Amino acid sequence: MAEEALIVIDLQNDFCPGGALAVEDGDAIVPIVNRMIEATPHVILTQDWHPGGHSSFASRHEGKAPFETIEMDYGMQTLWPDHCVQGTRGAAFHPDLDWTRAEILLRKGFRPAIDSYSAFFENDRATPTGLGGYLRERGIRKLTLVGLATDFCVAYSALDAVKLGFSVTVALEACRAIDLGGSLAAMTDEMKSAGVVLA
Ligand code: VGL
Ligand code: ZN
Repeated sequence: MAEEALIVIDLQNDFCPGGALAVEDGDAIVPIVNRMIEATPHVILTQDWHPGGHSSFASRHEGKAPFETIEMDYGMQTLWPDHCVQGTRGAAFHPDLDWTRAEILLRKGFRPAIDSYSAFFENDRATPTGLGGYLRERGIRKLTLVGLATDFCVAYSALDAVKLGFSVTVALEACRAIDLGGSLAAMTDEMKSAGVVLA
C-alpha cells in the first residue's frame, strides 16, 4: 500500500504576523495544521533556512527594494526582506505548531547564491534537495501540502511533486498567500492544470 504524508511548508515566525515577511493571517492556519498532523501517518516539515546576507535578500543588492525582481544566473528572482536567517527567532517554527510527530525536517535555501521555494528543487530548477528520493525510498506516494505561502513555497513544491510522480493535494484552508502581482491566481491556475488537487 502506498504510504501517505503531510508536508507542512515553512510554518515559521517570519511568515506570520509580526514577522519579517509576514503573510496575512499566516498564523490562523496553525490549529488546522495541528489537527491534520494528528490525523496523518507521516509528517514532514520544511524550514526556510537562509544564511545571513542571502542572495534573495533585497538588502544584498544596491538600489533594490523588497519585492522587486532581478536576473540571477539561474533566471528571474524576486527579492525579499531579510527573513528566516539561520538560528534566529524568525526562522523558528511558530511556537504553537505541534511538530513532535515530524519524522524529518527538510531545510532549504541554505546555499548563499540560490533561493529555494520548492521543497524538491532549488530555484535553478535543477539542484535537488533530496526530499524526492527520501519519499520514494520510504514508499510514500501520496502527499498533502499545507503551509506558507500558497503562491510560492507551497505551489512550487506541489508542482515539483506532481512532476516527480507523486499524487498531490494542497489543502487550501491550511495555506495562506503572499499574492504578489497576481501570483496567487497565476499559481492556482498552474497547480490546477498540472493536476494538483486543490481541496
Ligand atoms: C517563501 C519567499 C521567500 C515561502 C520563502 O515560504 O513561500 N517565500 N522565501
Ligand atoms: Zn526564503
